Amino acid sequence: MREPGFRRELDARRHQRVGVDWAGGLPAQYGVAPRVRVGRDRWFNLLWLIPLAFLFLVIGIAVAKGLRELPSVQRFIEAHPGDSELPAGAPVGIPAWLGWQHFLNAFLMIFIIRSGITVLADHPRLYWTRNSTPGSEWLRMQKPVPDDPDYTAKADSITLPDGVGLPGRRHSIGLARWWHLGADVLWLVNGVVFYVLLFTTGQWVRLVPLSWEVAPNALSVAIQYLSLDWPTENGWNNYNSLQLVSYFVTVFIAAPAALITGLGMSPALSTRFHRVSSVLSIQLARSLHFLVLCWFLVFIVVHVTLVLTTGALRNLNHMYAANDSGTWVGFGIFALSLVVMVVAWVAATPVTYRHPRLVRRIGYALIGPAQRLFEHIDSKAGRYTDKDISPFFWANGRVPDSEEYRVLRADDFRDYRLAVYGLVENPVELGLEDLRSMPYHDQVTQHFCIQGWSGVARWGGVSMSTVLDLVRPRPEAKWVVFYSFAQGSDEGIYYDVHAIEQMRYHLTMLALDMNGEPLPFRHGAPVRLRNEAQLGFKMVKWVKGIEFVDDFSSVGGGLGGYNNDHEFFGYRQSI
Ligand SMILES: Nc1nc2c(c(=O)[nH]1)N[C@H]1C(S)=C(S)[C@@H](COP(=O)(O)O)O[C@H]1N2
Ligand SMILES: [Mo]
Repeated sequence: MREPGFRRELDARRHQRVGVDWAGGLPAQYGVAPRVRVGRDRWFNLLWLIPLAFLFLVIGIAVAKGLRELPSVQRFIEAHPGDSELPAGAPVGIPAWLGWQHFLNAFLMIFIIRSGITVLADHPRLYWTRNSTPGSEWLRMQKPVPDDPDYTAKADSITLPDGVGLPGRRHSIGLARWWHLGADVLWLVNGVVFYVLLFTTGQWVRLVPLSWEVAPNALSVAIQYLSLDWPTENGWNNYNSLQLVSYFVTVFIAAPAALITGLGMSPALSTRFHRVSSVLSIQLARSLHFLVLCWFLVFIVVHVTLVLTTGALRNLNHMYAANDSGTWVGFGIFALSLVVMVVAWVAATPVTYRHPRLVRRIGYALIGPAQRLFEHIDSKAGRYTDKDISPFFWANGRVPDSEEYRVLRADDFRDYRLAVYGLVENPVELGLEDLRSMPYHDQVTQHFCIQGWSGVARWGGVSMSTVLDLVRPRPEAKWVVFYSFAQGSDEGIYYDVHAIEQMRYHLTMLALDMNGEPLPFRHGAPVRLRNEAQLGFKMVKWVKGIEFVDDFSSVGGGLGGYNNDHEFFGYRQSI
């Protein structure tokens, strides 16, 4: 067999920057203000929350002021002034390490939140079930999905202003994810150090409700704050109960929930930990992850406001200078830390556009080890049944428009030949009849697109294991390149590279059928790859060739796939 020259059809440019032609020159598109679905198809614009919150605040203040006139409420506040007693031997004051921890936490949060919103903007809809059916979302930042079969998930993505998103540009999710996951790793390390120090120094007693007294005290503080006659602060020694509860929720509930819901969106973990993922579906995880973000945003606004309005100098000395005085030292350090944060905030997007490869390298260095740890999975099918099949399955990518493909398609792919070659003992060309005569493999599995949507389908065809047995890869073969008939969003055909060991997984297959019918055109007819341990972009559609190689640095742009070369995705992407 003569080896096909598919490599020559690839775009071999080594992109160094994010330019105007980013993601195939996708024009900016700003979506709509976030809205939440009420009932079947009415939508509530969340911008209304701004005047509503103001209104409720005014009402709340009036009610609280009225309450404080009542003798019974006055007695209640006297009995529960605001803080519950700490156990004997509780540490006094706030140690210096807490200041550092606090700064690093806040600093990392900037990048985590900005890049997280960019990830959300790539599929600006949230659902409760793993079916990402248009119209079933509970929140959207985009118009309703048009009734157009050519409308792809990529077309649905929206732009964020550069200083808000990280990076922000439309469909910059590849880079946003390096920031998000990379900063997450550092944030988690910081968090673990924080937990360890909390528990070894005894500081934890200040953050954990230890008696039911916390509840009436928190209520009392809430009334005092709202009535604008505030409790006396004693934050150096003991937080008031409302403060304690909000810190407890943030440190011991929201932060772990961020981690768990974050991991709940990854194919590697979801295909591995069935028990968890059958309840915590990717979309439930994504929705909860978003609600955790909302908690953090509200917390940050209220926290900073109260720090600055309840004795700013003293409070800043507590956190930044480890003392309880009224000097300007804490303020000075705080101001300096603000400068650092603002500079980093402003620089992050332009630096990312100028050095995307560096961002990718650092991001991969941080998250790669964890990713590889969870990638060694070999789940079996059988977790989903036909009942789970999604009524709607988003389509993605640019459909093939070559003459070659058009002719094949017009003739029901009778002349289609899949070339399987490279570092193998027995290179072959397989027609559809050949593929259909091989042992049939099928599985009902869930697709995870990097953008965040998901869908369950039944895939039928040939296990990659069967193909490997037929062609017999040589020992030098380490990677498997899948070439598509279709172009990518920019120049050159779409391709992706997979680690050879993943080709033997039970759930790695060449699909010829989807939900019992021959693969529809938009989903990759006549042949597409499924590798369920990875994100969707790695599952090349409209496959025309499979090449076994020892190294992919000279294939295309050298980064292991079309989206890697053009948009700096990772060549392994299981989280
Ligand atoms: N040839 C080709 N294959 C591709 C793509 C593409 O753009 N071109 N997009 C990928 C992405 S990002 C996803 S999520 C899945 C989508 O598969 P579906 O359209 O069947 O849902 O296909 C993958 N395979
Ligand atoms: Mo995707």
